[in-house]
Amino acid sequence: MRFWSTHPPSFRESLDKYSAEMQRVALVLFGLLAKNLGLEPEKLTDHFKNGTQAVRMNYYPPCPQADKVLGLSLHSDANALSLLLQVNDVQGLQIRRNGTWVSVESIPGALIVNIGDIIEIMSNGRYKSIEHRAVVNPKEECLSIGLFHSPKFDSDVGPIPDLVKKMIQIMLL
Ligand SMILES: O=C(O)CCC(=O)C(=O)O
Repeated sequence: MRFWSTHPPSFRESLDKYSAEMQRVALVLFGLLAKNLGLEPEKLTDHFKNGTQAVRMNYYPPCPQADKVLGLSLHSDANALSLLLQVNDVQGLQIRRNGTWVSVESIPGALIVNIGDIIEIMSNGRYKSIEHRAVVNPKEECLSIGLFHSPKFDSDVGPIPDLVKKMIQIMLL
């Protein structure tokens, strides 16, 4: 927190509260992701309690030649789970699905949840890390805040052993 701006005076406190709340939401989502794989929630949540969290604030100014540039080039997130808020509801995010770029509609107040590389690894490929990019708008500025969640530093990252066992059992049936 000490590296963030002190202007306006409420900034650090607001960001601190927001990041704590996003950490809480991420933990709920990790539990649900585990349950959806047929696992106890703790098989994932244990890695992310006291995990690390990074914040990025993106500002994309309007660009008269919006079709010639990108706001953010193609990438997947190297972390586990990203919670993205499109602050001023201007659409800019696109995901790659079946080789085609699909625009993600901006819904006021809604979070966009992106699976990152670490969840793809831990779920042994059952969840896919999504490739995405940001385009810019010719007339309007676009602002987003991303909160990026990773396991705690001493976690071993690999396919969850119980999940691999389940997958092998299914293959042998
Ligand atoms: O601003 C966006 O819509 C995308 C942000 C993003 O992908 C990132 O910060 O990694």
